[in-house]
Amino acid sequence: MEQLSRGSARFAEELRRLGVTSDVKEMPESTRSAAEAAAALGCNVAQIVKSLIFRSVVADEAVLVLASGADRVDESRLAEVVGEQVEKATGKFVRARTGFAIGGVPPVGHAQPLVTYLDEHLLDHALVWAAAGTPRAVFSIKPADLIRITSAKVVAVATAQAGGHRPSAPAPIPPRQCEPARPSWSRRAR
Ligand code: 5CA
Repeated sequence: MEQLSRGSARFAEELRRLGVTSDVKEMPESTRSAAEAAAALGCNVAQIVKSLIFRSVVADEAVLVLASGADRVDESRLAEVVGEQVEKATGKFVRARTGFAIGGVPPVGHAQPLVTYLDEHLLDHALVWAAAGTPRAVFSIKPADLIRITSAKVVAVATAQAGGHRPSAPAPIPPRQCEPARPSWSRRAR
């Protein structure tokens, strides 16, 4: 495995502890946003996991929403599942509650356990890519494993973003490394 930065190496260790075999990939380009991560990996933005932190305004609790990079989270739908009003967290709040800076917030391994929801659109993909603790690092995971390691509740809180690509639409760039490897007989059969 190539040399990882300190932040990514710490996160890779956390993944191992959780029984996830995926390697953390440190990219030469920024993966700070879902669009940048998709471009760096050469995959559809819908396969990128956004790890978004919201703040419940009464309980002042951090709420983590894992959603597809092609979608936007509807705050009123999220408020319904949380049971109170929520707002997008500030960078300072994100850092304090997760231990990570915006653009590198991973789905697990936070400074404190977070109430976690996963939007159902992420289940449309065999494999998805999420941040690995820094704005240049990502890792791949099956949605079912992502649910297992985060103990996320699966909900419907996201809607397609303008310009987003649903899986039925052709990918803007042919997927290179974004799908699980298929056996050669299956590739020949196509
Ligand atoms: N590494 C990528 C892809 S895995 C990533 O972390 N994407 S993300 O969507 O989870 O994180 C970026 C998100 O942070 C943006 O979608 C945006 O909602 C949020 N964000 C960006 N700047 C700010 C800011 N100043 N304050 C609060 N939230 C912000």
